[in-house]
Amino acid sequence: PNTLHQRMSEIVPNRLSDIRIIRTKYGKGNLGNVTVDMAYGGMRGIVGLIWEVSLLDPEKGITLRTHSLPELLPRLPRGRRGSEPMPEGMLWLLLTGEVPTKEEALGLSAELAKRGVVEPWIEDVLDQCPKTLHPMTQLSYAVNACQHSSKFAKAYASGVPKDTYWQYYFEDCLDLIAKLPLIAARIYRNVTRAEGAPPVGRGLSVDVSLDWSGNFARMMGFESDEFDDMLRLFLTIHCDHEGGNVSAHTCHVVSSALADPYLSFAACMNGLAGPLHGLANQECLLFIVKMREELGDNASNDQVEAYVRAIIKSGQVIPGYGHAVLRKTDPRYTCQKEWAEMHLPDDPLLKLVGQLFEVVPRVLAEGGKVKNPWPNVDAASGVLLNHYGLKETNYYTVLFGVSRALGVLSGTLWARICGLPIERPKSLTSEEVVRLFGPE
Ligand code: FAM
Repeated sequence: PNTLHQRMSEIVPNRLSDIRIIRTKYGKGNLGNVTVDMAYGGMRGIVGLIWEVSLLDPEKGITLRTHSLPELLPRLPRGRRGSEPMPEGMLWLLLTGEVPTKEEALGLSAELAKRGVVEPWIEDVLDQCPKTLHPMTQLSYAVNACQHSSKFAKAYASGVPKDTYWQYYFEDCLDLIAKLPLIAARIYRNVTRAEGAPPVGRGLSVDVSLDWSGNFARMMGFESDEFDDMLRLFLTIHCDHEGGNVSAHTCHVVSSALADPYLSFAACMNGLAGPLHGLANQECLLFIVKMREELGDNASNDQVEAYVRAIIKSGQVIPGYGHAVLRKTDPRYTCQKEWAEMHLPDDPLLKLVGQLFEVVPRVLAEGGKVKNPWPNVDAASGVLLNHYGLKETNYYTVLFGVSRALGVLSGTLWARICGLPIERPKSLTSEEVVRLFGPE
């Protein structure tokens, strides 16, 4: 079968010629007006980015290379073990636009396993982190350190031609994706070790007979096939959500200065660690667990509603609900909920997830302030992880981050393939707004 690099080398020239034609034909097309409110309002609705690998539709949810999640998931190849798609297949799709064959996905899996090594001093650095250092901080720290072996940074410094940049970027992206399970598993083992126990030390390594996700699960210390499958699903569906969200956009802007994939992805992880973005999945499980502690296992919908109203009244948000772009239930929520209903129907926390779905959208929709009252990706994921014994909520965003690498590095690599320039939108001061629009 083709390797990913062979296939990319065939696709890139054709795609670049398509893009040249698109720009010649539509380059002067108008993408909309920008108002002062949009500039103050988090740039909502301003179209200002090209992100080749995915597109978010407010009604349908994410489309990955034109495929919606419900249509894509059954088509992605399964590995030698398990019944859920391999995230490697998603990576192939995002980079090439093509659903890979099973052989191609397995080949990519083997290639990632071979590349999955981390310099020993970086393992030592992680082992020296205090257990109390947030796992996302440790992840960003380790990814930055891996920059030491960036092939792109070295090639750039040696003056390679611009049209070959992407080849080195590609190498770094695959290396980084391959290293992530090892880095993230080490962080997990260190933060969950018993009080007084030593850190992981030597001896954590990738097994070349396992897939990317299987390796990650095994190195974290999880052994069951069902956990492996749940992780495959999690890592496949959290990969990308078009280019303007905080993590993807950060990766894109940092990389536009030709910072290598390690520096760009570490910055991206710092954005994902914000509570309104990736950290919401940790908040979400904590919210549900606390609600269960207060209401018990047989709470009525009326009690859940009163609880939710009290939270909103106190000025807090309901984690797992709302979205900046989506205006319907997130399909990533739906497929996790369906998995949960099939595999853990009696989990008491799942019952609360269902009750929240019945209550929260109606409550949030009252008054019309919240633009999307429906659940987002985070509303069910914590309950799944918790069910299989992954109970350390402050680790959840690391899992999100490992998955996000597939999407943001694919999108960013395509930005380098297209040779997009350094990003530099114009900013204004408030005085300038008055000068532009105010009375003389
Ligand atoms: N609970 C209570 N109030 C909410 C709310 C929620 N879940 N979602 C939105 N609102 C409020 C929001 O705080 C804002 O109030 P103020 O005007 O008083 O500041 C108002 O409704 C309008 O907000 P919006 O325009 O509907 O949403 P934004 O685009 O500003 O924000 C979110 C989008 C996701 C940050 C917001 O819905 C939120 O805070 N949700 C809860 C946290 C969460 O689940 N984040 C995860 C997002 C997920 F997709 C991810 O990135 N992992």
